[in-house]
Amino acid sequence: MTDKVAKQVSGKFHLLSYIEQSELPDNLAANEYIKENSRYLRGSIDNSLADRITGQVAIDDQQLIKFHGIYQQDDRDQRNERRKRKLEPKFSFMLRARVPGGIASPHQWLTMDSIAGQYGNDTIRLTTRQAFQLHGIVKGNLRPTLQAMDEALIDSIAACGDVNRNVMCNPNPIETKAHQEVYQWAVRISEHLLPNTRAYHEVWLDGEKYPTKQDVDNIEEPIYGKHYLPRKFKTVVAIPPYNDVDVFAHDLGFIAIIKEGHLLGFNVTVGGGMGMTHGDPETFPRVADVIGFCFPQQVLAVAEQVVKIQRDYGNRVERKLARFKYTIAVRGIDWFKRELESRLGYQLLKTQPFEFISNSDRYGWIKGHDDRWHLNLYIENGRIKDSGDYRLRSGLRAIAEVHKGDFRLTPNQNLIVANISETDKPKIEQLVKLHNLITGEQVSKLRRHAMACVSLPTCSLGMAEAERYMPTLLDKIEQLQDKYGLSERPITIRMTGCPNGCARPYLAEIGLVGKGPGKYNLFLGAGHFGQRLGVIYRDNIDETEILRVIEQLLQRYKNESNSKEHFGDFIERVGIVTSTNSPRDFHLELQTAQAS
Ligand code: SRM
Ligand code: SF4
Repeated sequence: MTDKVAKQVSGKFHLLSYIEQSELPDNLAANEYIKENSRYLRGSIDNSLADRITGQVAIDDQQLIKFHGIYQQDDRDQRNERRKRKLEPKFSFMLRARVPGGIASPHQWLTMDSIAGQYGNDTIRLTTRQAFQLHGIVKGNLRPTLQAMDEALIDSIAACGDVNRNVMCNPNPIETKAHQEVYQWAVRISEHLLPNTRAYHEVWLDGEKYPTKQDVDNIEEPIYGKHYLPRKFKTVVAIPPYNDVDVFAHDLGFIAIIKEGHLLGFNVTVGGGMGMTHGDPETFPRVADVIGFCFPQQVLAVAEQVVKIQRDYGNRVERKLARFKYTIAVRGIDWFKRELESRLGYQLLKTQPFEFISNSDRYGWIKGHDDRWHLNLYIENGRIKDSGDYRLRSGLRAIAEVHKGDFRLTPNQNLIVANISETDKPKIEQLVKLHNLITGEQVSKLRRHAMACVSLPTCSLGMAEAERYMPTLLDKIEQLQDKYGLSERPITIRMTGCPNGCARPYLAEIGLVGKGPGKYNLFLGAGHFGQRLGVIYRDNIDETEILRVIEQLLQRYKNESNSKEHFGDFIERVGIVTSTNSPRDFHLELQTAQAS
């Protein structure tokens, strides 16, 4: 760790040192003052919404609406053209719903579908964190959208912003009753860590307004305090042997330990995260550490105390170093464990053994412990829309109209139509067939293990295409796999339009991270079930070079591996890259790739 980072993290921004003071020190990140002055996340959002002259909201409100699950965006395909015509950018808003564990009822599905048509861009986006996103909502339609969602008991509170976000959980209710119990814990964690402010209800749902400033000042945020967290915070719950939630990619994780159908408790993981900045060695992805085991009834206290430690010790000066992973990396895992146990008043128990076999989804029809059926559909990059004969959106709408079970959004942007009785199965099968929905077998193994983030045209941070480009790149890689007889070998491949890592590319056996238009950094050597980070192998390469390199690697994989060896393990074993979970080595490799 560099001296600069160490100084910032142990320096005077430390919240405990200013929480008692009436004035904030003047060296904090700009967002800290926005939160301080926001009257618990209200800001001037009401005024921004009333302003009909512009399609955007005030600058500070752009930060505050994130806490309400909303991002201001503009259509990047139209940016230059509009600039030339001296028009303001084509502003609209992305809305992310909170869906703990990814479970939604058919009524909720129909609501999101109808809102997408009425107020959004006519598509629904299932995210890498089991949530719904709607794009293209203009300012005047934000309130009606949130109100329609509210009627279906869906909210977007804390879906973004410097708070704990949607809590993910393995969505398969299949093996045992304990899976349902684990899901309930994910929901409880989500509810427990929600902010307390009524700002969401006031601003969006016409809830009763606080009459005076004093009333607002008197409300309490018992977990977060007035300044919330230094940065976003993400929690997941995994159920071995599936690591579909990518537990090591998140700030806080719980790995359920189930024996003979009974939930014993959870191993606790801390300090994972994906985001980094190109060319900035202070930033890095990090896999979480497993720090011990707790019983189910201790979960909420553990989650709360972990969040509070990050609240008190996270970096509030440099936002780019404010994620919990940096707090852990700088202060050390031993310090963290001592701090946590001292706050809890007891020690975590010894980590229990667990084994993961995959971080992808299982596709097709699966029968659960209670004889009910679950259908995991393949959804390309999570985008729900009709295209030609593939009438995905219409098909899911038709299913929702008759389905008596629920829908489960997976952490790999797919969808499970869950809890179908034996009697209802033929009806669902018929609708699947009628609309040409994809149950898995129709697409290659590569595609089944692939994800791409949204990127262009909505994401303001995208440097290269991802969702719109990945399918055509996969066509070409599939041809190479066929050529070397490797089509049946599952390889995880993920693409993002920038290094923020929204599709968790550093945990894919092939990771492509956007660097500029048509250019990507190539990461290799990650573990097949998300246990080990990939390492950069080539910097800033275009499609021709990507395919050339991948072909060479596949040829060697074919000749030098046995049929059981995963691609990432092979890459590491033969020394194509030296995999590392160490941030320092991660950047040394980056420099080598840039030099080559
Ligand atoms: Fe993400 C920012 C989309 C999962 C790391 N992410 C964004 C924004 C909101 C861009 C922005 O700030 O303006 C993107 C909106 C694009 C759009 O038009 O929809 C965006 N992130 C997404 C989604 C929709 C990708 C997807 O294809 O599904 C995922 C929504 C998840 C959800 O439902 O909550 C999404 N983002 C992730 C993940 C994966 C995960 O959490 O499992 C990561 C990496 C894990 C992590 O957090 O470390 C991730 N997103 C980021 C970052 C980098 C944070 C960092 O530590 O540096 C940013 C940028 C930021 O926060 O400043 C970001
Ligand atoms: Fe946008 Fe980058 Fe996230 Fe992709 S990885 S959605 S480009 S922020």
